[in-house]
Amino acid sequence: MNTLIINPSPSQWADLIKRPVINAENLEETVAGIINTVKQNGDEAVKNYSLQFHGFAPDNLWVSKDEIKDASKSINKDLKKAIHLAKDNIEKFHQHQIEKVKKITTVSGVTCWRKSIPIENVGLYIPGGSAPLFSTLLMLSIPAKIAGCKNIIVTTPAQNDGNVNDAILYVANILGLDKIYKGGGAQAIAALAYGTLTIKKVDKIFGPGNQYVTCAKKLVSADGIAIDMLAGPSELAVYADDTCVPEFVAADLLSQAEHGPDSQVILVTTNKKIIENIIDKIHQQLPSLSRKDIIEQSFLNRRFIVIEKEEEAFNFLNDYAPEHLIIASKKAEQLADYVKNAGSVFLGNLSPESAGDYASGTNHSLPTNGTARVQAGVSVDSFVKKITFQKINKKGIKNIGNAIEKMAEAEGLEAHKNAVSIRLKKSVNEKF
Ligand code: HSO
Ligand code: ZN
Repeated sequence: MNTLIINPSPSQWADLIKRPVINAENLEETVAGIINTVKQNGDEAVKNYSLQFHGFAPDNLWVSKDEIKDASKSINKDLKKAIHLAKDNIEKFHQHQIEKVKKITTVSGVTCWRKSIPIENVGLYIPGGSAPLFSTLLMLSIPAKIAGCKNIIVTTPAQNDGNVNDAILYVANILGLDKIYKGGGAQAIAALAYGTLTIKKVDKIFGPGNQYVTCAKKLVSADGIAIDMLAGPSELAVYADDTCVPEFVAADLLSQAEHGPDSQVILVTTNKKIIENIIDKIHQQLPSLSRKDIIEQSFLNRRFIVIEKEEEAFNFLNDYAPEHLIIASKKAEQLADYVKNAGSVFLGNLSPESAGDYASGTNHSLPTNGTARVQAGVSVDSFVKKITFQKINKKGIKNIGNAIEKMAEAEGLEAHKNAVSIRLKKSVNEKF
């Protein structure tokens, strides 16, 4: 596909918003096989698959408290400071997501309310591999702790030396997480879903991963285990007008593309000149980047589009429903009113996606693949269920009783009607 598109007509949009297709031949079959083996052989299967896929089988899946504590020694002071700043901001932002119980009197004598109750056992999958995402552990465990989840189980693949990444363990230590297990890939998801001798079965599984991890989450969710979302490859859309700073936009596009060869970046501008300026800056910045090869592959999926009319540009972006949307404009806050579908939005020239990835306070576990049309990112809400309560008194049953009787009768459900009639009769003379 041509990567520079000028004023596409809405009939072309469906093609332009397509995500890169991942070749998934036999994927489901392979992953289902892994899940079944873990179901049958538990810890042994997790270890064997680790040997097969990662070249290393840990003797013990559990990471001891001493190992967690010791990791602190190898993290330098500056990184520790940075992690603490991020932790504070993420905590501050998520703390405000706790909903206070509000008792609502719908009609005199009828009170209804909703209370958030934490999900007791949650599993957090933290990717290892080429970029161990300790920031993802912050993003998942902080809302889990704020929600009040009792058991927070973390699985993450061990590195080549057989140890879990020190920064991941450091984050675990400062958050008081002590159930950390060495396990990656589909086998780790299976262990969380069904439990093994060492790893406790959880009620809901969170976290991003490669296509094996995502497929495993899909299969276990079909089997009744809740999941946060099916996270596809990461994506960024940037809207840039004449007031953008081209080198900033270039840096943002490159930062997103370094996630993986299947990441996608989309740039929408109001004229061609802006795109040319940004491409110039990309050429200047790319050669010195350490993940240049990944970026070049990911850039094969890029789309640079000119849409002159700003409202139409946002209609297009809403159709795309990006995981991340940067509005690189001096009037970003005004333009933000157009946004209907996006995971997380970054306003103005000084708000890079990296800020939300690490330290501003918002969560970086976000809906991908167009699911931002209907779904939100991870928050404290993801770790609770909201239970409704109601209390009806004598006056209340009098106020709504007759309506219930009529409706139950109309639905042909006599026993429903009777559950009210019996109370209406008795409550005339008796105290309750
Ligand atoms: N952009 C990723 C999160 C991340 N970036 C972690 C760096 N580390 C998905 O929102
Ligand atoms: Zn990122």
